[in-house]
Amino acid sequence: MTREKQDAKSEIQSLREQINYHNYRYYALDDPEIPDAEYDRLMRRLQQLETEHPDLVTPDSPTQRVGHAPLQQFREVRHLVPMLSLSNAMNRDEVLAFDRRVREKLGVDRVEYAAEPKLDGLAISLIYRHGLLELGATRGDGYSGEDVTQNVRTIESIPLRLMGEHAPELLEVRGEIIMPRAGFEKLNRQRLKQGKKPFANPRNAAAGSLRQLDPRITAQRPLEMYCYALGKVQGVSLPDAHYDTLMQLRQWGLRVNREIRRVTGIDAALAYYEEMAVKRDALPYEIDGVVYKVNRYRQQEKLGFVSRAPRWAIAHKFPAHEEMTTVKSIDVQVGRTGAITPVARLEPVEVGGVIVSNASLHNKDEIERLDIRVGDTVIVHRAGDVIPKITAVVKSKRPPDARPFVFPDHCPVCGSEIIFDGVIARCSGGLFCPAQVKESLKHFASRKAMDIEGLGDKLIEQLVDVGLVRNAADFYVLREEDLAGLERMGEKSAHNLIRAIEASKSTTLPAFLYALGIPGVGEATALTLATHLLTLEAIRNAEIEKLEQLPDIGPVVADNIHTFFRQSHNAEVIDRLIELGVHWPDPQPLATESLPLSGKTIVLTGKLEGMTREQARKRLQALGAKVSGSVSKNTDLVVAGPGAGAKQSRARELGIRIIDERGLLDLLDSG
Ligand code: 9MJ
Repeated sequence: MTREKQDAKSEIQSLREQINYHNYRYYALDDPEIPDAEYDRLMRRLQQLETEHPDLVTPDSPTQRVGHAPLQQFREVRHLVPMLSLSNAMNRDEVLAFDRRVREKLGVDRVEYAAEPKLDGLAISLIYRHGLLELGATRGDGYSGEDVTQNVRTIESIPLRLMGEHAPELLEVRGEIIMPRAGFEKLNRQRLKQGKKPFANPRNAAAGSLRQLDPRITAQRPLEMYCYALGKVQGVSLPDAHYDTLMQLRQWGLRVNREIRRVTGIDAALAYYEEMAVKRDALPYEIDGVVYKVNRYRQQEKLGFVSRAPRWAIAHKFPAHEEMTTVKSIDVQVGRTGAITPVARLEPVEVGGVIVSNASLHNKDEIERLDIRVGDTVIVHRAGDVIPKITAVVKSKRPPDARPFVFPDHCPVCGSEIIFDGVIARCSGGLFCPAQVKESLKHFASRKAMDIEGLGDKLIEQLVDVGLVRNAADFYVLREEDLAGLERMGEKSAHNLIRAIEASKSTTLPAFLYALGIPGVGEATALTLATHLLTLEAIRNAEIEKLEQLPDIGPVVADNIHTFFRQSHNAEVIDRLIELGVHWPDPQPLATESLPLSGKTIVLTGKLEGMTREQARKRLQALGAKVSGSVSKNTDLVVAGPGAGAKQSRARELGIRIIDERGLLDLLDSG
């Protein structure tokens, strides 16, 4: 055997062992350790080596079978027609190559495809005999799976009897069982409360729920099914194309995804992919790509199969939302209110198009729950525009010298004692802690607060470090010559900065209140205070009871506001700011019912194309609406753009009206 062959043989051996282990974790235990993207890479590498060395292929290689044998507890059932798997395309070129093969084999210029979202759940086969649900089975190894009929019967989107007069003698129908995101999040919250381990993702939650021996547990889980393929059919003549069959399935009362389209030509299919990529985060369930299927059955037959995957279909995957990387270190950050947040510093990794090198670990409990250590390999998840999250540690990759993280008991910046308030750790240093001072000054100068252009984070840190600025009022006594000695500060930038500081003196009361950084007082609360109490004096003097009566201000925030204004150092800084010329226009009394959107609470989420969310907010407020940051039962309307996530799901749960950007424009126009 040549040297090269020897090397290939040992790599193949190692890959098979790894894949078998991860298959077992995924299929037998419903508890995968590594992201799908990583598993796919192992599989692809094995496939590649086996293609290069066909003599090394053995019948027990993971490439020669899909999935894992069923568990013992459920009865094993044989599928009447094997359940297919799909080949994957990871990029546009692979899709174009697929289309080229299809066209060449069919001898046509353009192919009609059914384009479908690729649901990320678990594949299932149902058998209806004379219209009655007889069997539900998991995919298993594609030839036989587990009899989960009792569990399948608990899922409301699966009809127990088909609709209509002419149900076929036999109908074997395939689809995906999924758990919608909102239901998944709720289930995990419950599990955490009960001290149980949360599911890593909706797919595992769906699989874990369906493979319960007690159907009463399954019945409590929010599962849904979408149908997308047929197995054996007897006693009915079907249409001559896949799409029409799906429409027939829908007629029988089976659920078929609303996003499925018929497209002609691969360009239209690729446009569908782009459309779904934009829609992805706004869908109530997770999808990991789209599927293109040659629509006409005659053409499907002509194309046939390679091993177990049809030549007439391909899954076009989205870039992974999950990747694997290692933890270089763990340290803590001190926030503006002293909250201490542990942060994992990661070996940079691209997750769905964005480089991630830090991830918040939230609090001490989260570190303990994950059991994360420096040196660990971890899974990073990023969905939509939310902050990346570490969802799990790959324990089998833990180096022997991985160090557990010891939560500090003193602030790493000022050395003051750290005090725990539930799971929240806080530095007790207050204004003595330079980290807290710097963070509150960064907040003060930020765009939505005093909006001091050119006063960035690095500059603020320098100003504090050299002792030029101790509190916000000190910004307003800075002179150009004070700035001269600072790093990267030319004469021109010094001049511009002083001008920007001067310009920021002219502000609004809500922006000023927000800039103060009172814990719990975000933009929406600052606006509530300003519109209801009208003057800074009234707000400073308001008693807790009065504050609590304002909309959306609860006892905790009311207490924070009250306490803040009664601390002498805060009062001094506020007085000095005003003495130094910070001012805002006279109060505008709260417009009552006169404005078109008065009394309406609106939440903006996701991206808007024609305007920023900030602009939308201002225009809505000008029409009298209250724009809030979170969805609650008091919300009247949610404007959801692409990328909307949890807020949109919550609105859907609460039955709140949701509109898109078009709807928003109509609303603004009508106002
Ligand atoms: C998913 N997972 O959504 C198929 N799938 O068709 C769709 N899976 C499939 N089709 C044949 N939409 C085999 C698998």
